[in-house]
Amino acid sequence: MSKHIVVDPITRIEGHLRIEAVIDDNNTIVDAYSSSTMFRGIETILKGRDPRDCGLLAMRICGVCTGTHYQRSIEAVEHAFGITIPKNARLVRNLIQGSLYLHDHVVHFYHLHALDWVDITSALKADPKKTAEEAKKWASIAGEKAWTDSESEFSQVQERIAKFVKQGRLGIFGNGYWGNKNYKLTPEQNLIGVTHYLQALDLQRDVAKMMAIFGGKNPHPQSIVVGGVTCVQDIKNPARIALFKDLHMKFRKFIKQAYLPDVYMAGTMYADEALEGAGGGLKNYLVYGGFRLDDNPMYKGELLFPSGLVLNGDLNNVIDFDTEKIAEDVSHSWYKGEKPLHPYNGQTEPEYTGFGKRENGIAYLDTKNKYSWIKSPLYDDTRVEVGPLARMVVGYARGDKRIQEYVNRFLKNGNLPVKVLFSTVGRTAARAIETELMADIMIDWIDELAKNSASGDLSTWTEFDFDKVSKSAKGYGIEEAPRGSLGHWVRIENGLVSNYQAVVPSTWNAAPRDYKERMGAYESSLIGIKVADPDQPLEILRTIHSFDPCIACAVHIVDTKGRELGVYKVD
Ligand code: NFE
Ligand code: MG
Repeated sequence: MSKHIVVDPITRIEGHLRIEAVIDDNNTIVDAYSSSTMFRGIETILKGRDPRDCGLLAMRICGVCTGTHYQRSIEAVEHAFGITIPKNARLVRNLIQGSLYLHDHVVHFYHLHALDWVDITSALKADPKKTAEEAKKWASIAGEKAWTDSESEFSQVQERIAKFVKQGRLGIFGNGYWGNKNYKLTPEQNLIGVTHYLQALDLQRDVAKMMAIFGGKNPHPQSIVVGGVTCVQDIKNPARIALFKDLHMKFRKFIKQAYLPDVYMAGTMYADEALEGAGGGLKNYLVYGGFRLDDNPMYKGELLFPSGLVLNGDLNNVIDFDTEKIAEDVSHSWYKGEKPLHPYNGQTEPEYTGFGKRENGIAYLDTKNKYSWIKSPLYDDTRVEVGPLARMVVGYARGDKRIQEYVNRFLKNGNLPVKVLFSTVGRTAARAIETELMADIMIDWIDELAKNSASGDLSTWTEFDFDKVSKSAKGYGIEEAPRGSLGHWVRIENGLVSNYQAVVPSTWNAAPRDYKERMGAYESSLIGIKVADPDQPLEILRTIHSFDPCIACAVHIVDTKGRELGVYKVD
């Protein structure tokens, strides 16, 4: 007899996500459905606007991957108008987006994902002295000193948690599945995890400041315009660039001395899961490509993350990426539409059909019909996963020297085979690997900006004649956002936007079934996972969180009809 597990809402994510899973008698997941219960209409709002204003509106798609949609929207218009931005503008955009990676990935690992691996209450049993030794051990595997290596600091954190527990209120640590037998860290390792969790909460402010140095503010930077950037004063002031670098070097240290070692620690303790391939899912990986490394015209230069497609985890074959092969299907999404459409011709016309059958007071998704506000993107009629793991896999398979070096070092240090990557643990590890890579390459970009500015090149904007270029044009802005491949497609007629579509990371990953009833990445990743205790769907959270869901991005007005929030029931 199969049983249903409904998790709604999934917490420690951005937005509203519902997962329905079906488990068999062995508590193994045999079917799964992912649904967004939130609709946003930003693509529709952009129609009829001046294309130069789109960035400011499109950025409101999300404040988590902040600035990402802003940059992509502006780049779509630059692509339509054939504008190549100056070096300073390229470097500043890379630095703003690079800082976002560091911020997003660290906040994700500690504040959104760590409690799927770390049992806070077990940390109370830790011996602080042994904890300091343990922290040094994992840092040395990464070839680093430990970020926290003092017994007293670990004791203090332990006392703080003990106080919470005594008062019977765990605050931000309330409602965990504490004591679940699928938590595998030792008390000392759990204490390291919670200590870094609290430290990262403080440190993430610095990296938010970094984004504001060149972006003007955070979230939602304001300094990017069609043709370049406006932060002229910050580019020509060496003190501003130096402040950025200081903050960066401190945060980079935390990445190397805490984040990476903690991922080695968790990766080793949960290696069995990874070796079994738990959470691997589709194993088809897509990368649009991102972070321009030279000043060639758009889409004609070298990229930090090369584009491509890897199918079935086959690292010996990379298929070239072609934007023409992207289409969105709405067979199981609450939109009108007959067949998959390329984003230039895409439509966003809501058609809400509600939930399906109601049993024991719970309305279930109407999975035979429409059941999500997220569309189902297809690449060459194939379901794919995007994100840090896709970037590392495609880069590795492409033979990209930098990516190979970081991935190989991680696997060698951790004494792990390549196959661990194709799993929930691998998805989490890939994010850490690319964070280190980004933290390192950003130093080059900062130095390049300082050098270029010192040499007297203060150019920040490429002039264009709007009346000439805007009669009839189309373009796309594609990049790698922290959660994966992100694209905006714009069509312009008589100087105004005639159609606008965004196909973004969480759309790819969190999508429902398609017209051939094939699963999306979240859905597929849950199949075969064994749940230790159906009353505590820890394993579902662990795998879904490994994608770092952002539903505002994925759906781009909240519907209140038929939606049940806060329902969690096993029957
Ligand atoms: Ni709102 Fe985003 C990123 C985009 S996720 S977080 O990264 O686009 O889909
Ligand atoms: Mg869209």
